Formats: sequence, structure tokens, C-alpha cells
Amino acid sequence: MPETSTVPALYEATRRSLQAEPKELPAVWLYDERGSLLYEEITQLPDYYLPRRETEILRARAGEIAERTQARTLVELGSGDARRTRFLLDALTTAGTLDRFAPVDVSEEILRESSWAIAADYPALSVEPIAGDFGRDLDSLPAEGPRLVAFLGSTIGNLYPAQRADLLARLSAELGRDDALLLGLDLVKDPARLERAYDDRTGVTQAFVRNALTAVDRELDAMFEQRRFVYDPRWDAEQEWMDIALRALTAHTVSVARLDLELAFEAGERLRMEISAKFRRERFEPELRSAGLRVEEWWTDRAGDFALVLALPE
Ligand code: SAH
Ligand code: AVI
Repeated sequence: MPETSTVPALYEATRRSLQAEPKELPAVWLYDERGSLLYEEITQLPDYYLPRRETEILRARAGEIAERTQARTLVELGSGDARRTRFLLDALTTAGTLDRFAPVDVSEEILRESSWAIAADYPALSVEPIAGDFGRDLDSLPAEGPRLVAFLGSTIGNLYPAQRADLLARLSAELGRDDALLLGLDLVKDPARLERAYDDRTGVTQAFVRNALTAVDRELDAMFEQRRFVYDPRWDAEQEWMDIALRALTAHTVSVARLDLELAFEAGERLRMEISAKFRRERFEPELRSAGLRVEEWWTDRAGDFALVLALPE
């Protein structure tokens, strides 16, 4: 689970979310060791097109990104197994500018493993992992520029618009003249395709989401029972996000001992586990602008499913 310093903040955030309307669990609970492995399995699913589309763009553009940014430091937020980051590491190594990689992730196990693997495969690189929450712990990023901050996989879509605005504003304040931001964004598309991507036939996505309940039961001495909930992912057309929840089958109460909470669920009540926002250029570009960033490049894959955006401070 998360680094010790982030635990009290996570517990407090969990209490607030569980008492909110609708009830919710912070998405960080999805990424314990098993959750990170399940997410890696998701990235191999035919219905979950995101990583393949992002790979297509990275393959085509990594060289150009390296040339434009001349990055000496690559920071990656929510790095996970950093599989697709290797396109950037390769291109920046070839360009001869990179000497430091700083992956930031709340899931310590996957951070440790991926840092070891990258340090072994890129021996000239200084690998400096930061175990922490990118919503809180951006103060300790390495200072040596030019820096490229990558936030891949459309993980920015797992933040609410206000959290997203806050993160973009803080990144913009952190970035110097020579630094750049690289964002992977899943784009709005046919809802049927989106719903299939989050409700795959093999049930891996459902297992990934349900695993967060198991994590909360274990870590917070909670008594969530899987059989009392059904998996309920929905496209919210107004917000343009996937709203991913578990829905209570019957009215019942759940105790969360470490938070001293008794939660009453009504029959049919949803417990939101995450949102996954989808983007359009005409809506996202103004968001970047309000944060003091501008789009330098907006690349998409051939099918127009996914975008990779290079943004610079204004
Ligand atoms: N970038 C990888 C992994 C995406 S999965 C890819 O594109 O495939 C999302 C990653 O973000 C997970 O590794 C998870 O542990 C991490 N994560 C989620 N919320 C986080 C937070 N608030 N702070 C830091 N890392 C977070
Ligand atoms: C990490 N993040 C971008 C994934 C997504 O698509 O929102 C998490 C995920 N949830 C279910 N499947 C994948």
C-alpha cells in the first residue's frame, strides 16, 4: 500500500468519500499489488484499446519529442510498470540528453519493480523513484532541467475536473521555460466501445475494480461483502466520463472499523470506484490555457481514438 506519510491523508480522504453523496472510494485503493497486476492484464485485453493506440503514437513521435524537449530529466506521474515509457527512454537516450528518470507512483511494489527493471536495462540512467501521491507530493521532483513530465495512459481522466485543474495548475507553476508536459488522453467516442472497454468479456476489469473492496476490507478492517454488490460501469453522456461503480443488491450496513464508520446502503445504491473521463480537444485546450499551458502538439492515432499532447508553459 501507499507510503507511510500518505496513509493518514488517504484514510481521511476515504472517510470523506464514503460519507459523500454518492458514496465513493478514492481510486488509489485500486492499486495494491494485486490491483497493479490486474491493471497490467487489462492493458492486454483486446477490448481495452487505450495502450495500443498510445503505443502507435509514441512509436511514431518519440524521436520528435526527444528532439523538441532535449530532456535531461524524465518525470513520470502514475508510472505503473512504465512499459510504454520505454519509447521515451529509448528516444531520449538516443538523443543523448537524458540522465535521470523519476517515476512517481502510489503503488510501492510496482514502483520498486519497474525502477529495478529500468535501472538494469538503462545502466547509464539515474533512476530516482518517488513513492507518493501525485495529487499531493509534487514538491520533491528533481530540479535538473530540461525536464519532461509525462502523464501517460489517460490516467489524468481518473481525476475529477476540479482535481485535474488543480494538478495542471500546480504542474504549470512547477515547470520552467525549458520544461514540457506530455499527456496521454483517451478521446470521446462511441459509448458502446467505451462500455466494452470497461466491461470486458473475460471479467478482468470487474476483478480489478472488486479488488479495491478486498483492499479496503484488509487495510481498514471493513466488512464489504462482494456478493452483496454487482459491477455497474456506465457511460455518463453529460459529464463525458465512464462512471464505474459497484451497486448494492439489497439494503445492508457495512462497518469500516478503522474509520469508525457504519455505512448504510439502500437497495440499488451505487458505490463509485472511479471515473474515467474522456476528452475532446475543444474542451481540453481551454483547460490547459487556464492552467497557464499551451498545446505545442496534439497527435492522435490513425483511428482518432487517443491523443498524445505536448504542452508547454505559456
Ligand atoms: N502509466 C501506466 C500505468 C497507468 S495505471 C500506463 O499507462 O499503463 C495508473 C497508475 O497510477 C497506477 O500505477 C497507480 O498506482 C498510479 N496512481 C493512481 N493514483 C495515483 C496517485 N494519486 N498518485 C500516484 N500514483 C497514482
Ligand atoms: C489507469 N486508468 C487510465 C484506467 C482507465 O482506463 O481509466 C483505469 C482502468 N479502470 C478500468 N480499466 C482501466
